[in-house]
Amino acid sequence: MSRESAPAWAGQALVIVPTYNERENIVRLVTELRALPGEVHVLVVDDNSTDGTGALVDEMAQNDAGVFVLHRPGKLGLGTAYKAGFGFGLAREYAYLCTMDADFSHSPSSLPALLDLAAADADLAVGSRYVPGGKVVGWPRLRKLISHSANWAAHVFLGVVTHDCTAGFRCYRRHVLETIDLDGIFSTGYSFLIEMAFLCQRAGFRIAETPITFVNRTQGASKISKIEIYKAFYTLLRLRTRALPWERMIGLWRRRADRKLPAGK
Ligand SMILES: Nc1nc2c(ncn2[C@@H]2O[C@H](COP(=O)(O)OP(=O)(O)O)[C@@H](O)[C@H]2O)c(=O)[nH]1
Ligand SMILES: [Mg+2]
Repeated sequence: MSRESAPAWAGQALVIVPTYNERENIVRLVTELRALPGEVHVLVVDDNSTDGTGALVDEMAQNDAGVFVLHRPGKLGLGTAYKAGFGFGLAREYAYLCTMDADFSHSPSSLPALLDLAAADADLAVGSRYVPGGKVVGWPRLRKLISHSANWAAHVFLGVVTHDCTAGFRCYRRHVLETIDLDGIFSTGYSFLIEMAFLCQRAGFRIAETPITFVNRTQGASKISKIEIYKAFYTLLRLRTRALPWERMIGLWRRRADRKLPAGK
């Protein structure tokens, strides 16, 4: 698409950027996003970063009506940060709700292509490392192995067809987030991404991937922990067991118990 004319998504896109201690990255990232064509708005969801990230964005928001900050009281997890961001975007008129990391692993210059894809052809567009043309630069071998294993397991155990279902560079059309039961999502951290990919596929939404080059951060530190990696595999297990009969029996039993409660309880 020519960048001369206004893109189809112009004035309708919000990018949600969860942050925890991203002081070295956040000002440049927000500045670059705001300089993109199509008047993309930016929402930073900051979990009371101890390095002052939240205050830096407050200052930017005071001078730019297209920049917003949600302050949360402490580190509550990547998944719940996305959810808070979706709530913010859905309460306003945005038609496209994107997510990306603050550390430049996702390049702002790739965002228009992601939005183009969502506007043209997809309910959920994913910036993917694992389709032809996609790349990972600067990750240690172990990190690559963990990421590939999570995607392989999601494919084998859950039948997820998205090649990069742990990617945080995404664009959801508004109706996707209005349809999916966001309150029913149990993952609070990184595995939220796997759960959302699974739920979007199960709901029958069109998911498309566009290749990106993911570059490991050069500033600040990664927040992923061993616990998050274990949780991702627990998420796979938990989503898998949804298909088992005893999960349905528990659901039935819960519904019956709810019916027995007197009104108002
Ligand atoms: N608000 C919020 N942001 C988080 C949290 N954990 C990670 N992030 C942000 O999520 C993005 C991805 O995290 P990162 O540490 O780069 O993960 P990695 O690239 O997988 O190593 C970054 O923008 C982080 O600042 C959290 O608990 N709360
Ligand atoms: Mg990162």
